[in-house]
Amino acid sequence: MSHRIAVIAGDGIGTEVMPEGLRVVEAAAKRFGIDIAFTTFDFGSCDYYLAHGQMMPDDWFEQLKDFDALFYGAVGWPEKVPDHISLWGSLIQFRRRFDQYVNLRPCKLMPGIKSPLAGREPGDIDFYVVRENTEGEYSSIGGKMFEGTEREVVIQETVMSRTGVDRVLKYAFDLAQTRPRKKLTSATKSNGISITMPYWDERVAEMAKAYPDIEVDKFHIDILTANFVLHPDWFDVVVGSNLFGDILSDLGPACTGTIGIAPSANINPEGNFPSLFEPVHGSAPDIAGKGIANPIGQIWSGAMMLEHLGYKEAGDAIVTAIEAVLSEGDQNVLTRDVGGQGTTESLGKAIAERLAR
Ligand code: GGG
Repeated sequence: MSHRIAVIAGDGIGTEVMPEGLRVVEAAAKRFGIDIAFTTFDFGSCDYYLAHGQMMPDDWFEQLKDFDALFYGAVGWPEKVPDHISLWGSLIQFRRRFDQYVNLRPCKLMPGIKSPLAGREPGDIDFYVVRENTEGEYSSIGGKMFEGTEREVVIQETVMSRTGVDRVLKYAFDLAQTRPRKKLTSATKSNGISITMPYWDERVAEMAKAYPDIEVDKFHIDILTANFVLHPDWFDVVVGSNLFGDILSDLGPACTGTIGIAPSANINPEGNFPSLFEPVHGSAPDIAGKGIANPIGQIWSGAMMLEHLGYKEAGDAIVTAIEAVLSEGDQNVLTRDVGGQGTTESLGKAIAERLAR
């Protein structure tokens, strides 16, 4: 069976880490006899916007909907296109139209990487952030009134639907059930945000009744971020709204030494539409073009993509190869964010070579 993957590198370092992601996924496909065909698209980037006045062609949905997965790099280049236009014109369209309502973001301290948190060793930090991915604070409901005058008013609503909240909670509880610790932490702010967040808490409590074996706790987002830094070993599966999940899934990997290695899967669990796999990091214009971006976030996202397509062994082999190369600690191979002087390409090649052994 052949798998069709749509490849969109996007902006900035997305265009540099993507070739390494493809290199390693191809190496895994060869080793495990997986038939994969990649098709590259130039839309979903700020350069496309500058040429066409929109981030994607009108028929993007038709062009992409029959692929088995989307492999994405990064979006955004604020000097070219305002961030809200580039994000809403690409990534958020994919997540919404393809109903990728789960954004799964592993957070793991890898061997060979020094955590900025004193005394933390691999094994101390190993949890998942499950981010609601289609509604919440990322709603397009709102508007402006009296624009440009002193009476200017700007409003944006948060949207929480029972369907939307319950389905991501169910995914998170199901995930917690597969984990040895069987623990779920919910991110809330129900003391300050007095309608939507108490509703979120109610749905968590209701869902918990169906999972009596799962230990459930909840924290307000402010102290939760502090506890990510102070007690990352407390966490197993952390579930949050779109905004809270986004913040936590940058902070978590930062606690593991670098956001450059963090992967993510935007999942449509029912399989009605393709799921999308992308590094957590953005386009990083400040280091774009220098060849120094860490490609592991893209490569590990490729591992998640293979697992999603049914090739767990191949996905695990990629993660093992990443761990091996990080453990070896070759300064000429590793990128700067993990203490080396190597390049995006040297690190990608080392992982691909390791995989082929
Ligand atoms: N590869 C992830 C990426 O490009 N992120 C850009 C960004 O701003 N993302 C915001 C979000 O994930 O909601």
